[in-house]
Amino acid sequence: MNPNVPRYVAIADTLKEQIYAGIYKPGQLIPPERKLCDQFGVSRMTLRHAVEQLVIEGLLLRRRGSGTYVQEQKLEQPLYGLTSFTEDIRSRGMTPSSRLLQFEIIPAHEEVSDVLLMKENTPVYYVSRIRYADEFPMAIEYTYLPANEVKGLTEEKLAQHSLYSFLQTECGLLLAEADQAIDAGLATQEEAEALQIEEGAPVLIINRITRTVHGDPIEWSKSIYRGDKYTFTISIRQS
Ligand code: 16G
Repeated sequence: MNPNVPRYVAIADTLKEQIYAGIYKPGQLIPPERKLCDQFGVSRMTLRHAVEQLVIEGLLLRRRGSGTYVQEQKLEQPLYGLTSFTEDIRSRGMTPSSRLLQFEIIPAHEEVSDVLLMKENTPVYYVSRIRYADEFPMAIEYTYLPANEVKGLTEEKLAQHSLYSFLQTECGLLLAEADQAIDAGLATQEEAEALQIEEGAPVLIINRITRTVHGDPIEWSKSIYRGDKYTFTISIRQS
């Protein structure tokens, strides 16, 4: 053991290695304080200091009256790059799937027609889906698409395919850019049920307006992500 490293730091490092090695798994309780004190041969104060360090780093989570747990790991979602849910989940080695909640063609109301730059009452698809990664609910999405451009979209096609691959391969629409806004929110009852979280649990809401290479808006979507599952990341540079 390196004598220059404080004891609590060395213990925190050992616990961290054990978490990364899967000895303690996400969502699992770590052994009680007394047991860990005996194992490391340290006082309660030193052990608490080490645990506190890992709580601050987001690796452990203290639940009052119940113990200290290994924090569930979040998915890091870069905010650059116009990618689809399907691509995002596949790139992490997981299997994406969806459950269609609603699929309708409706006349665009004022807000939708403003965003999609169309006349009010022009037909739009309205689709809502629960999105899963390895059958675990990650997000719920509400999407409007101009029906005159997005031809031939059906419930069956959406259930089996990525929306973006349908737009590109079957409609020949080349997606080029999107504007996004991120808001913090609390899960409504519907969202909580779909995402299997408590009503009022924190969620991250992304509004996206997607445009084709010709600059035409082709999608307006609202994605509600589980706050306990996602971290949005972006690299920035000094300008
Ligand atoms: C992403 C998009 C969403 C799009 C969906 C298509 C964000 C914030 N939203 O979730 O706008 O509709 O992908 O996914 O990234 P799909 O091609 O897998 O159906």
